[in-house]
Amino acid sequence: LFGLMDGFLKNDPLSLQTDILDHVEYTVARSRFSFDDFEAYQALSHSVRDRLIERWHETQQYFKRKDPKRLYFLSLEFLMGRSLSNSVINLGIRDHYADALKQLGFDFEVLAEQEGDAALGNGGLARLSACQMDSLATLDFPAWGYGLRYQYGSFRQVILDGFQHEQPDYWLNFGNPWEIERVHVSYPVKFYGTVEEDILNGQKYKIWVPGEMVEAVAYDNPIPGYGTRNTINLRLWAAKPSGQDDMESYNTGDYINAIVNRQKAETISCVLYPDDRSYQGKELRLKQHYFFVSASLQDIIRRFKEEHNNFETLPDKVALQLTDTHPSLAIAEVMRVFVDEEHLSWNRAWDIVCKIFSFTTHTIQPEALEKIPVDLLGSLLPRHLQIIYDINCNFMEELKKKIGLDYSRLSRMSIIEEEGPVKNIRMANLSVICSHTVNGVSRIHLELLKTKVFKDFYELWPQKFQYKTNGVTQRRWIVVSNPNLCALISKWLGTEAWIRNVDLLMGLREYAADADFQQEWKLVRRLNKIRLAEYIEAMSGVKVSIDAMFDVQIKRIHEYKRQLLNLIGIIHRYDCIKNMEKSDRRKVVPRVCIIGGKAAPGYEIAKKIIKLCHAVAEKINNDPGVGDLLKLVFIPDYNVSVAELVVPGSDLSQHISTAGYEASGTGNMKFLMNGCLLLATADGSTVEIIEEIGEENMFIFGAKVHEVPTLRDKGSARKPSLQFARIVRMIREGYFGFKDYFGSLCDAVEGNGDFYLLEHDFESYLEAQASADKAFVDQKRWTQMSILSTAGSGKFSTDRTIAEYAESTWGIEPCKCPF
Ligand code: 26W
Repeated sequence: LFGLMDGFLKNDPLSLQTDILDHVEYTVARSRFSFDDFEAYQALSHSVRDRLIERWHETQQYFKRKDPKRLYFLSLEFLMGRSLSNSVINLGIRDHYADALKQLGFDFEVLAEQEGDAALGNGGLARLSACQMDSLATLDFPAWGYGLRYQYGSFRQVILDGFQHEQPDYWLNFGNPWEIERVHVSYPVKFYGTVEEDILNGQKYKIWVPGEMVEAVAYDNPIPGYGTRNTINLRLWAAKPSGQDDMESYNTGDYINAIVNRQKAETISCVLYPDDRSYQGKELRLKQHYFFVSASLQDIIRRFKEEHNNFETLPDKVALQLTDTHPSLAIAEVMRVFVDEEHLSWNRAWDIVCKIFSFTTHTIQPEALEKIPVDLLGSLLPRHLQIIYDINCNFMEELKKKIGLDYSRLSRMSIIEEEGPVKNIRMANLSVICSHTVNGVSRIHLELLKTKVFKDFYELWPQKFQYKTNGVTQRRWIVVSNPNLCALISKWLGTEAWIRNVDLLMGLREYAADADFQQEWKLVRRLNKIRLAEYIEAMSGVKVSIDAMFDVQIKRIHEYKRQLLNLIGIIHRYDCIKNMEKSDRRKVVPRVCIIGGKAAPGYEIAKKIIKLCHAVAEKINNDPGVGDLLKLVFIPDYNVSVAELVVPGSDLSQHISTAGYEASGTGNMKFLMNGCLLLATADGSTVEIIEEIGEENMFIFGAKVHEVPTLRDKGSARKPSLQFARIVRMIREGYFGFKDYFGSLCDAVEGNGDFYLLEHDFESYLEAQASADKAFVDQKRWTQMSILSTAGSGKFSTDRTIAEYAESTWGIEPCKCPF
């Protein structure tokens, strides 16, 4: 059977050309003798999609036949970026396509630039989910991803007059060749209504009588592994009006209104929530979460029931991974389906539930922990509220037996938050109680979970708590985005095997001081800088010198990530240059400071930071006395494909969160892999990066995690920094204009208000910056540090992260589809 299905499509140049031209004619409906770059991209991607579908089918058939335990990876956010290059590289046919296109008169890279980003997520968590899908496929794990197909992804950031404006991202308007619409895979999802009782065989049952119904339709996105035929599925749900909705309104004659109301169902999956900061109990968001959970679980349970007739075996066949608390309604939903629909006893159902869920938390800040107002949940999902109350009641009884009547601890551990103006459901507590494993995303993150956020739970169930340090996929972050570095690494290692076995990068250490290798390394880095400089000029009109140090901070704008510390440092550098004797200016190491990132639309302070960056850039970049010694550019609309350009072209990157606030961070890993040096605090995964490549190869500064609380308590009794105060005064007094507007920004970093300890860390930040300057002057040393960064980055591949999850959290094994 397999021979028959194996690879109908051929990959020789002639077959590829024929395929592309056929798609031009029959899919894109253009003449095969005349089509533009975008049409060529469309045809090309459909041709690649055909090959993906072929492997996707084989893989799914094989999984079905082998029936291994499967992982279902539930995440409300995936930042996939572009798919073309990644797909052809993972399929091993990039060069075939490039040759075929050349003969047709097209350049592969030019066509790849036609693709827009799939930005169905906000930041770190969403890109991590995307990297993990790549590793799951590459390592042959029988996994499925589930998510939402938002019509509008992450907003477009447009800068007008230095201010951020948000515009909708119409990403589906030009079609999406990477998805397959499955009109026949659809499930009804219920909302509102009441809970009633029924009696069946003398047993009482609850029945949820819904008040509203919408349909969830599946869109499948094939995810190819590298160096394997395995191609797994990312199934995204879109909301459509239900066929079973209220017929009453049609009969009353108000046909038009009935249709218009039906159409409102689509709003559920319409737009991604752009705030990754604090959880506000918004009904639409809760609806999205349940819509996602209900559709995914119907799909998963249907698949299980096709092959099995006993739910007791479910934990041997199904692992459900909760990516943060966002999908954690799944816990209550599984209980509801088992008890109300499958008529399992509560205890049997509970037994199974406790064996299938694992939960990873991606934050430390308590305000980011999701809470749902009881009233809201009770109205939207009345039966789920009852179930959560029942779970909590049982848990509280058990807990009392173990810890006695320690009421303050009991109330901290309860799923229901009783204090405060409204009662809330604590989704994090629900997730911890019902999951067999709770994971942190770096070692230090787990430490903080154990001693702070989940201290009470850790004392109760120490064995539940684990950590898996995050990673990034080297396929996307070296092979796709830095092809020259990729070729250089393979040349010197004498193999491409590192693309699947990233530990081999260690072999580069041997050549770190080799003059020839260094020369080639520098050349590759220079070419990447030229590419980035061209982009900067095109975006901002600022011409930058390739010889300057490219110093980059790109990530979401947050107070804890301290872009403001960076800006204050830049102003200080500017101030120093201005106050220098002309003759001393020759000693200044020229810098191009690059900042990029989106601010949540309602996050005032973050938006002010963006404006300040533009105001400072305006002043510095137009100061003829400064010239190439210092430039500041803001890169607008930061997303995955922008990162693919910026990361390979940077010399230094900043990861400068207040210690104890970045759960892991993954940007640092991308830069590290590309041989960019890190200027960082000992926070999140950086702590582990220091262990891998050595502090002497990085620029580490600032308060350590354990020092932060004491420093904060000291408040204004901390040692003041005159340099810091001077810069803040400049901003406050209007040196960069917008005097009144920046006042609140200044308040947020002065005296007792300096919650994130910018002033405290400022002096050591300047020292770290000075060490970076010193190292940059010695290009031999710098290049060696750069090579050692890449060489030591192996641990930070999602291949390692996923292998660890598979082994100690999910209990799944590879299931490799034969060639
Ligand atoms: C409910 C509001 C909300 C939405 C999203 C709160 C929090 C989130 C995310 C969990 C935020 C996020 O992306 N966290 C980042 O996750 C990365 C992957 O684990 C980590 O590397 C980052 O440190 C963490 O900030």
